[in-house]
Amino acid sequence: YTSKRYSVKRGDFSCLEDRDIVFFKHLLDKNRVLTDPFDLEKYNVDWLKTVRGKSACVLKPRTTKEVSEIMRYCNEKKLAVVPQGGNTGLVGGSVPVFDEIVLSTELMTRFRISENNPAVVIAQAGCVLEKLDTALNQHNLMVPLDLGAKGSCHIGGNVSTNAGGVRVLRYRNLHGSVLGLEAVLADGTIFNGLSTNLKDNSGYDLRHLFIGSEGTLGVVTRVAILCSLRPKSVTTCLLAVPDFESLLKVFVVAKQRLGEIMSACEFMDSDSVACAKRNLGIEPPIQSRLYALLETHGMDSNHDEEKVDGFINQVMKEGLITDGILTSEPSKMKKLWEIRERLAEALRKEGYTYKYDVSLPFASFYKIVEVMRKRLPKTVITCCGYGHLGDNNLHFNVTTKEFDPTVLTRIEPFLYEYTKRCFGSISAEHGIGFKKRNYLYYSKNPAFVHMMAETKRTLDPNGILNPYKVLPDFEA
Ligand code: FAD
Ligand code: S2G
Ligand code: ZN
Repeated sequence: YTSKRYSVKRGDFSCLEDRDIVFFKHLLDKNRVLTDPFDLEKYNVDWLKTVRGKSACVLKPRTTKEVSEIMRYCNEKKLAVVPQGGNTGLVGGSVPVFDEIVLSTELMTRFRISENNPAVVIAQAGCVLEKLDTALNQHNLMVPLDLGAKGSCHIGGNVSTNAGGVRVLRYRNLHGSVLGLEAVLADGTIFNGLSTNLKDNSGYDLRHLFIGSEGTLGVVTRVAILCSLRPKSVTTCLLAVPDFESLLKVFVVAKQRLGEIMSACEFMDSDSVACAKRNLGIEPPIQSRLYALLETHGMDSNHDEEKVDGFINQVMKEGLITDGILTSEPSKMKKLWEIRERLAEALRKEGYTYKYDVSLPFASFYKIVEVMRKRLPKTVITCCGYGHLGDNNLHFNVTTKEFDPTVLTRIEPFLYEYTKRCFGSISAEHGIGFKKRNYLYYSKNPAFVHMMAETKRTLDPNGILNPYKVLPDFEA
């Protein structure tokens, strides 16, 4: 049957039968097989509450072996499966479109420091990012990844979406820090690529296929991550910047003066900050049209202080900022970050969020927000821009009380065409998921997408893993 909402046709997968539930309950203990509609609700709706599926069964394996048994069975029976971590994804990739079985990693939470490299953690996919990071504190280590969803997202979901976050500028992305991973393929085969070597050129580096594959090529079950030493000195500054040109100059001076200790360079506009104030009652202690939020990670506070003072003095002398706060006091730093990290939550409170996550060259970066503002009707509540300035990654967001198709047509495909003209990317870090699969060609040429589809066909010939996601019109 065709789903009215998204004009997509259900694939010819089997429908769940009682005998399947009997098998799953035999394999897992019965309370790790959910079938009660009340229990199923939170697994069927995405974090943004914009995509809803109708899964009749959630499975909660604890081990790779159980995941393998589940996939072997589902592949034989042609039952579709959506792997789910913390369900914080923002492109509709983590929830069923129809009645796919949800395979949740929430009980796969074991981790250990690798025997042959004390800086490498081997973690099961269901480890919640913040919990894993806190546990590594005692080893003076940190997970080289930080994003607003850290309290609920799973490390397996982070790897599967190649999550970026606020520190990519310093720690790069997971293609660099994930040294190896284990995954279960659609037919139950266990792909063991759990290497902990910093260098290993013995054959194709297949781990990269799974990083960012959004649950379409395999279920990531364990990851080996090269962790970073926890910094001994951290500073955070929030700067009031009058216009985008000055903001770019602030970023250039930061790179010159802070160099290797700069760990984050974010920006927010006054509309996003006003949205946080209106909906969450949180606001920065300074007012501005644009804000820069910078962080440093170092090992020697005297050395870092000298660099940071040099940076601040230069941006003040050059008249690039009108106000600012600098602190290394943990609770004050947390307060400054809270505004930035909770913007998604503030926007969601306003109703329906039209959410965009694009890579753009600086010359066309903030202009698109101003251009869009003129294109949008008065029914729009917020039209704002914020994001990872240091990565050329803009988060453009619009909200209306309810979903309004006329607003959507004022944004899409205009924004995607603009991005393509700038040789940018229509998805900088959130992935493609369900909601952006029909726009993939704005960033990938047909031969590229064809190779993606052939890879999918090789690893999942029945197309049961996360169907309707990432690849436009993929037919198994
Ligand atoms: P889910 O949402 O459960 O799943 C995401 C995708 O991965 C789905 O396609 C799912 O099928 C697949 N998947 C999940 N687990 C597995 C697995 N074990 N094996 C195979 N496939 C799997 N993202 C960023 O990149 N940067 C940010 O700064 C950022 N900030 C955010 C802030 C907020 C407040 C929120 C709500 C989200 C934010 N996100 C951000 C998006 C989201 O948190 C990330 O995409 C995150 O990596 C998803 O992890 P998860 O465990 O919630 O995965
Ligand atoms: C961020 C996620 C939230 C959003 O805050 O950096 O990646 O609103 C985003 O896009
Ligand atoms: Zn982001």
